[in-house]
Amino acid sequence: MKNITENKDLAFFGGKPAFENALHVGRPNIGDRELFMKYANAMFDRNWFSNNGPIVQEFEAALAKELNVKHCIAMCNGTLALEIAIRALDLKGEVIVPSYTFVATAHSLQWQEITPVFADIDPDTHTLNLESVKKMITPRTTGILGVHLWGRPCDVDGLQDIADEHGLELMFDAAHAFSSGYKGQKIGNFGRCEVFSFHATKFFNSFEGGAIATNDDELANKFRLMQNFGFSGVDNVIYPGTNGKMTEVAAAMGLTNLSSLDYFLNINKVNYDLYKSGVSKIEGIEIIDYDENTDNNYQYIVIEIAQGFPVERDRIVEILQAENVLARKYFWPSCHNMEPYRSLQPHAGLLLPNTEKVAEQVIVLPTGTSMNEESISFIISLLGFLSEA
Ligand code: T4K
Repeated sequence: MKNITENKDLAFFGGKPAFENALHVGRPNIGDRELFMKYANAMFDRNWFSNNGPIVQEFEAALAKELNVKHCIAMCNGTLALEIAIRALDLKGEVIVPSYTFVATAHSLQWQEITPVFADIDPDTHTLNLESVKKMITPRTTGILGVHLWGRPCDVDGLQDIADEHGLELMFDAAHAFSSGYKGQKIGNFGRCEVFSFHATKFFNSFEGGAIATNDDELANKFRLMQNFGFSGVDNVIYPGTNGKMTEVAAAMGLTNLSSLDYFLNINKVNYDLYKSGVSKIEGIEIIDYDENTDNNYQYIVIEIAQGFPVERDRIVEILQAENVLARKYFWPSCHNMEPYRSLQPHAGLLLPNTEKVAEQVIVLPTGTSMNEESISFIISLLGFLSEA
């Protein structure tokens, strides 16, 4: 592995990149291909590709068992699942969300002409700050949409208390939090419902896909109707609906990867520990912590660059990318700095000081099954070199 001792060794200054093939944040994990082919061949033999087929049904049952939740409805992706959940809860007017999240969280509201009202995050947890949430409540507020960012749970109890006190619905964007937990229970069991993403870049993927988990029978029934045009049996539409169905091939990938879940989780933890022990020796860089007393999926390696670090965050990302380490600045810009929110709510940032600060400091580094100890060591040594620049 390339050794960096002076500036000219850096690919950024013309040196040879450390990696011939790019290291990605969100390189898909792939389970047992033979198992996937078994499901796929059975699907071809049946000639049944979609519309609540047997593989989707098996996947939903396996998900519900894994999360210990009553209902888990598989969907074509996380964004559509969010849209369906929001509509099924009859959210209107204004809904409180963090701005520090992937833009799909805000868009899933705006798409239905509901105003996302951005609340600030806690700088330590990167999830909704309770005091900020309280300040954003108006007579038009109908709900709170928390995000378990990086797979770390929101303050679920605190948000539930606020929701109860003000008569608001509470739901979660759990796109990052499959297999994470809160107070001894798996994410999927909180609020009225929780929404997962199984996009290719998530540590647990079904190519594209998502799911809504809930313990509420009536709500589950509504989700099923809405994801299938409102059909209740053949030729009988009883509800407005859309097409949120998961395909059989996606469910086959989901089941395949579910049987490798422990392997993926284990790799994520090993990688996280390697990064953590390396980064802890570098002054001016912190790696986010995960609560060791609860389940975590460790799928994001998130570092924060302190103010005063000798090299700016954006320049660090350019230096890493020149080495073919495709680090990301998730989630910069934050939602309120993207359109249409930037134009619709030009002053939102004034009430979001923690969001503004964190979004300028964060770098997300590659992990997952395509990383190894050597590549992680290189990334750490590069960051160490920059800390002494
Ligand atoms: N809520 C939250 C909090 C979310 O983070 C997301 C999605 C959602 C809701 C919505 O769920 P979905 O509707 O997506 O199910 C990516 C993903 O597209 C997105 O799913 C994810 N969050 C977000 C955090 O990341 P981009 O635009 O940054 O992805 P992209 O295309 O740059 O890919 C990321 C890296 O992964 C690249 O370095 C390339 C690599 N990659 C990507 C794909 C698709 C691969 O190596 N192989 C692949 O197949 O949004």
